Amino acid sequence: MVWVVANSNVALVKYWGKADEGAKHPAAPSLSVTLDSLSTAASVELSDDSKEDRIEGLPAPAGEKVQGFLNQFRSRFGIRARARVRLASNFPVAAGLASSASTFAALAKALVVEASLDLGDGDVADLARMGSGSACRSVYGGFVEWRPDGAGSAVEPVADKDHWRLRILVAVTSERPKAVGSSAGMRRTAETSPYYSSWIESGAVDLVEVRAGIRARSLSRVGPAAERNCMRMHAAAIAAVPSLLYWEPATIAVMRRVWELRERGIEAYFSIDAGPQVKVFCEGESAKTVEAALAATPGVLRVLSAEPGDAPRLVAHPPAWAADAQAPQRPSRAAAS
Ligand code: 2P0
Repeated sequence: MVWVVANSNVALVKYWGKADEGAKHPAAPSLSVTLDSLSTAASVELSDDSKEDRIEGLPAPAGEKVQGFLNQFRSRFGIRARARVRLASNFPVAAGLASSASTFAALAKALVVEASLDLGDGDVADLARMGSGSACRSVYGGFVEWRPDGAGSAVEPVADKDHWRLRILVAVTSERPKAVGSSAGMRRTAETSPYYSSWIESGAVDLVEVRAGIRARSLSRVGPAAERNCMRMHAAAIAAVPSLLYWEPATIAVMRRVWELRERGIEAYFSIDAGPQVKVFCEGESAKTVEAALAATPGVLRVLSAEPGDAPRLVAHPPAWAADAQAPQRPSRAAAS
């Protein structure tokens, strides 16, 4: 049995549309930062004796996605063994915080190690993508690009986590699961939004600016391009039929708060994914002021703080926050040792 801890990621340039629905290849490039403190722990135990998979630690819809992923994993690698999977995250799942990214990055890595497959990171990313597109970016640490490549797609690290100490503050405004998941949301946007093609075209332009800004460690280059990319993704989604509006009143209050901070000369920029939380990018000493301003915004439940983080890692023991996921396992661990 192995335990893997993988980190979530936030896209500075967003993935919102597929070129290939089945294989989950993107229609446009995206670029994310892997976060050091929003993590999922996954354990996998493969057994030839079990007749079915056991998935613990996820609500039913997410559990079905994991079940489908296990089936794909078996057929891809010709493996018959059934899996016992335990999952735990240290942040709200299914609420626009990319829990599927950390979940499938952790699970892909844990399955590959548990099955003793000799695969490189590119193959692990390829596997993670089958669970959730954005998960392929969480297979690497630091700043990571995922782009269409021929008939498929390629994932490539742009800079490691020590390159730039960007701060990512997450203003949590709701811990309820979102009403429309990302896969369905992006499909609806592609099929019904009149702005979808403009959105896809603008992604390539934003990517060039954000990638150059990351290399130069320039918040004043990365921030404006990331914020406009977010607004364009949401503009395309809002124009879908029926409209996809992921924002709550508190989401808009935080957006306005970030704009006020900039008017006062404090550099901060926001991004929002398929949920009501707001991710705010800042750096250095101003992070304290930004964090206090976000925490004081009406409707903000709490503020999480992150910096660029690592690739998935094998751990001997689950972290303390995953202890509940470990509990049912204790007797068999004792028996095995
Ligand atoms: C992103 N999101 O780039 C964008 C921005 C949400 C908004 O990647 O269908 O859960 O499983 O590939 O990876 C969320 O999409 O979707 C996502 P599927 P996924 O981070």
